[in-house]
Amino acid sequence: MSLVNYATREITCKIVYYGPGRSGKTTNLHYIYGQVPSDRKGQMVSLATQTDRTLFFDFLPLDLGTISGFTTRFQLYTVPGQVYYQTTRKLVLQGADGVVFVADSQSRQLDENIESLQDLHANLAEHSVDVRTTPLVLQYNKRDLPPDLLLPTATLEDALNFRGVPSFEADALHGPGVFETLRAVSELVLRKLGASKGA
Ligand SMILES: Nc1nc2c(ncn2[C@@H]2O[C@H](COP(=O)(O)OP(=O)(O)OP(=O)(O)O)[C@@H](O)[C@H]2O)c(=O)[nH]1
Ligand SMILES: [Mg+2]
Repeated sequence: MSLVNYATREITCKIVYYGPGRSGKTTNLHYIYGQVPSDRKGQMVSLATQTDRTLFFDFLPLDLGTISGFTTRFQLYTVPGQVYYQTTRKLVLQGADGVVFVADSQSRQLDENIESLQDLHANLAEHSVDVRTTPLVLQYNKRDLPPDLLLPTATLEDALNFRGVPSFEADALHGPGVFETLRAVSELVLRKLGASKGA
């Protein structure tokens, strides 16, 4: 749920990176953190297991500057993708203004991607959020891996993108596609916010 403070002219929006375990959600945030100048970001907080799997969430606050006279802040979160952290995922998703679904492009991960997308829809529905109007962007990650390990993007589109939302190929480890994804979801969130405020 975005917070709009008219007194201080500040907007705060929550973006959640969702997807199966090891798809690269935390890696997206690390890359963003590494690229954004320090006056535009806060401390990144990661609550991880000893093997670097997200245990609760990652959190990265970003300052996008002034938009229509409002200081605009984005708070990026990742959920833990491992199947048994279902309760935590639901909690972290609560109040999301926009969602980035990070899919793992490897052929052997297709079922995990489908299952996680279904889990996202079920959790949004449980929060009584209209799934069709929630700003959503898909990211097909790990495109840097050898082609014989990967599904063609068209196959991933057929399997996952039934809503026809914006989608991006990415290599979160090295950067391509990371900011394109973030920009797309930010635009959808701000557009929806503008529409709901009649702006
Ligand atoms: N080759 C390649 N490896 C990647 C890419 N993105 C992430 N990885 C690797 O995949 C592994 C898992 O990445 P994480 O970002 O921790 O995955 P996650 O989605 O946060 O996983 P959970 O926290 O368990 O849900 C790590 O070893 C990353 O270095 C990518 O684009 N290309
Ligand atoms: Mg993680």
